[in-house]
Amino acid sequence: MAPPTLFNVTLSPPCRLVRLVAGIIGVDLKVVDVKDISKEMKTPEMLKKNPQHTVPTLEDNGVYLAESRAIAMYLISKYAKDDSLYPKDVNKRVLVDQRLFYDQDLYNKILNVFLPKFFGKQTDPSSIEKVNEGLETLNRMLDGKQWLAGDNVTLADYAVAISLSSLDFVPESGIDPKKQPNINQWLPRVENSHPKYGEHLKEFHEALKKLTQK
Ligand SMILES: N[C@@H](CCC(=O)N[C@@H](CS)C(=O)NCC(=O)O)C(=O)O
Repeated sequence: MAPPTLFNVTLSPPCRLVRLVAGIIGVDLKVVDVKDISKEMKTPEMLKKNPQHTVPTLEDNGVYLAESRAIAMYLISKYAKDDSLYPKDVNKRVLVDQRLFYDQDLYNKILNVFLPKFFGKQTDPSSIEKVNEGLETLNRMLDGKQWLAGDNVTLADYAVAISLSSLDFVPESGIDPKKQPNINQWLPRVENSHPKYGEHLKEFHEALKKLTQK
């Protein structure tokens, strides 16, 4: 069987989540780098695969998927050796799901802070405030807990940590998740939970440096 193909943009946070999870569970992806999303993801052939014309898009022997969190759930459910990252037990899984929906909301708030920069615009101060409120919520979710959902690291921890790392696009925003005490303890725990995370973070920071030096 052909390996799953990922249509990818290196610095895209949703693509980074998929690549990280694939690395952790040992799935060898065929990565196709998309240079111009607005053209390459909008060909009639690609729109059939992903009507949302977004990256990441996964193609796996007839299965076509958009949405990074759904792709990660699929890869874990189909290929991981165990279900620790995305539990089969519905009572455990529902908490991971809840955190993932929360992450989508938090990421959209973060997007409103860093996206204006790419269009040469100013970030609205209220967008910064919304992210800080989101971080306070996250801090409460972590109260007395080692991990975001259950007793071990899960997809929820990786998704939220990747979302937070996208704040590195905008250090000038002054948003610092580590000002929240529970996040400050949890984030290094997630980053050290698997060697692939460290490798991934290093690659991200190198690519980010190249982008900012351009
Ligand atoms: N919620 C989606 C967001 C995907 C997304 O918006 N990707 C951006 C790149 S980071 C994209 O493809 N934008 C192009 C477009 O929307 O046409 C996910 O998690 O996969």
